[in-house]
Amino acid sequence: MTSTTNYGAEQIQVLEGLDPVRKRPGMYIGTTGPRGLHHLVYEVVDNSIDEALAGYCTHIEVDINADGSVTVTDDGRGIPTDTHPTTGKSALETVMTVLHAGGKFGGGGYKVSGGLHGVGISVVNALSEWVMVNVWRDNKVHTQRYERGIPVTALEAKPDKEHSTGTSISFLPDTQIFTVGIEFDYSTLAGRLKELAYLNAGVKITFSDKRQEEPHVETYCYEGGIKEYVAYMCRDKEPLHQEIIYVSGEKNGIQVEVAMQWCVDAYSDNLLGFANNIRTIDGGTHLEGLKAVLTRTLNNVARKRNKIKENEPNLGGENVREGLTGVISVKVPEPEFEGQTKTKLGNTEVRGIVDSLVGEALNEYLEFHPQVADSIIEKAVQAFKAAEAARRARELVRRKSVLESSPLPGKLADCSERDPERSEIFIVEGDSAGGSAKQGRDRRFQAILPLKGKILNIEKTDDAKIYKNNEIQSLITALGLGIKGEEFDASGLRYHRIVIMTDADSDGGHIRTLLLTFFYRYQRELIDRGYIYIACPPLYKLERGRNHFYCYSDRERNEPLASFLPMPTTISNGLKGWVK
Ligand code: 0RA
Repeated sequence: MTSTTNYGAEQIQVLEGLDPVRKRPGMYIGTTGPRGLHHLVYEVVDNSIDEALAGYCTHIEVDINADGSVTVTDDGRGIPTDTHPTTGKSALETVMTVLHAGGKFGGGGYKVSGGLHGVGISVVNALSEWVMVNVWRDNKVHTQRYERGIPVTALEAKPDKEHSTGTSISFLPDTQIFTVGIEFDYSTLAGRLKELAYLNAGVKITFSDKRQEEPHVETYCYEGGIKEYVAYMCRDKEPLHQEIIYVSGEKNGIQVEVAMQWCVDAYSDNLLGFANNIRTIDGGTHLEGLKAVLTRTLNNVARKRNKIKENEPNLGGENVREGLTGVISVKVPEPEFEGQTKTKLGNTEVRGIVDSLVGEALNEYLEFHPQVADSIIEKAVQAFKAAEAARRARELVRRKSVLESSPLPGKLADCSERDPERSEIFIVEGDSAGGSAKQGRDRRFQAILPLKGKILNIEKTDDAKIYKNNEIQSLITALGLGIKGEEFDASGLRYHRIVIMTDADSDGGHIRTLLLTFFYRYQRELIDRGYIYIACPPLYKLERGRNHFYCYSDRERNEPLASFLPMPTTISNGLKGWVK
């Protein structure tokens, strides 16, 4: 085919309007639920973060305003306001109204953020009832207002005596799009902003919630970046070495940063991966590279230091990572995100770059810090031995279960149903709650398993101990869970609804956390498949005569029941007294 014009795909894309965004918002922000709603804020903040990474912006302010709108302000160079050659409109209006236009400005330097959806401010504009933009630039303040993506005022400029520079974008999400509501969640935004501050060392982010009379204001700024992040994650643990190991480097335009610390009282690994500031929950090549280089380097050092003899096998990756907390953050010019949720980094070149950069730096670090090397290796060797012991214990469990098909624990009150899909089990604390739960259940399909007190904290326990613990044993056999971490075999599972039903007090909350931790570490698939449920038992039952009423908080107990139950005669507290 011959072509007489140079009208490339790029130009066509630049001219795309915002109609498709309002027609199919899910395509651009994933969902029109709470996740998509919060994504609007991230999209705007990402632009300011890019300006900070380019070296022009030091402070970003994020405000939830009294009317529920959000304002993001930065002290960067300000979005350019001169006329854009392709569109004939101002660069600002182009960025605001043309899909994918954002990245085409600014020349040089790539945009780091926005890998997940990477759609630009125009999408926020399209999905907002209104947007107000202020740009401080060229000793002027430029202002423009948009409604549902369309400019409703001209770009106005007034003199700015302060000679400031920066950008401020306010927007109110459109209730026509976000039909489940437009209320921003404070802790969701705070968590992400804090994370961004850790990932971008030195950037100051101030977050204010002005929806109540007394505004809530927090500032996040970490000169130490991900090193401080790791220190924060390890704050309640006992470090194996004082200094956090930190590596940073760049190769072929790919930036790599790693911070790591091993802790004595931790037995799993806790590695967080980020690519272009996006948390890669499903891992990817950066984490693969890091894991490979950790295993290889520590085995090499261990052999060099004679901690593993010639005839002994290598330490496994899990052994080396036992007790490790770490963050790896890579910045990739053209990221490929894979998987259904686009949270797995796919760029194959990243694996080798992480491997070589970290390998070199870690080797050198361990050479200069032999005590640190020895402590890490010692811990890994212990992990190796514990894994061997656990393997033997597992074999025992397996053999036992094959030979005598491992009897169900005596305190399990099983249901008569045998089809797991139609069976549920309630895990309750203590025999007394177990007793009342048994009275309240439908024994045809509901089983009850009472546990004694607090179960083992699996986060702080090695595998051998796990298999010796009675309560854990009961859980494993009652549920038919199989072996820790091994590929999940759903055929053994005896119930497809596993309900954690602890008391509505703080002890109950703790036990619930311990159980969730157990499921997460032991057989995460249970959570991923949606088999784990949490019961929300009421705190009180009020009774008068034949009427009764459940209250889920002290406030509910004291409040509008008056009309329903003028004079409660019985108040029962907690789970023990109320079932049925
Ligand atoms: C393109 C070019 C220039 C700045 C920006 C974009 C910019 C965009 C946003 C969005 C939020 N805050 C921002 N800050 C800056 C600079 C062009 C120049 O001055 O040379």
